[in-house]
Amino acid sequence: MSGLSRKNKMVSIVFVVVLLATLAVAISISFTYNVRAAVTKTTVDTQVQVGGGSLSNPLFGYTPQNVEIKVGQTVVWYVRPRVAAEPHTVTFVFDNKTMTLGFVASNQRVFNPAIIDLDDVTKIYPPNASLTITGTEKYVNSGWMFPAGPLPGSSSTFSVTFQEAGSYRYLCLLHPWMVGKVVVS
Ligand SMILES: [Cu+2]
Repeated sequence: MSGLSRKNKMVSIVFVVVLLATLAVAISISFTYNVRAAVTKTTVDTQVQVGGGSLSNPLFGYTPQNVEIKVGQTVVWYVRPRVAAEPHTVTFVFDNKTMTLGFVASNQRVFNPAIIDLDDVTKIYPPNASLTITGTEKYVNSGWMFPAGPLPGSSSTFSVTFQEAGSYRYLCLLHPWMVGKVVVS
């Protein structure tokens, strides 16, 4: 191997290294940009913590219990990580007939996010759903909420966008004395 070709090899290796470094920086910039874009795209107008407390002393409540928003805004209910003493739900019952008395925990309508519409059609959604209340629903349920991880298939967040002014009361199906309210104006 001559000295010249070795030099050429060195030059091309340096070139490839510089190219890779430039690519890495470009990718990381575009990744940061995309992540930022994704964060700003998600509308979170109000957050409500579901349950909480500690493993030995769980909190049965929504914090804050009452929230006020404007039409078109979104409330996100969330469960704090690493507190898994009790599952909870965020459940709006607009028509008493849709509330199954003596509900069974294995009922998919209870475990998964679900909406029952005016025509009694039940739509089941995957965990951590973002739903919209337009004012024509009979029943809107978060399904079981748990911190992410411990119970596969359960939700750790539940988002609802409110498209109609009004006062919306909700409760936890598992602890019916857990109640909250969203006032939309
Ligand atoms: Cu509860």
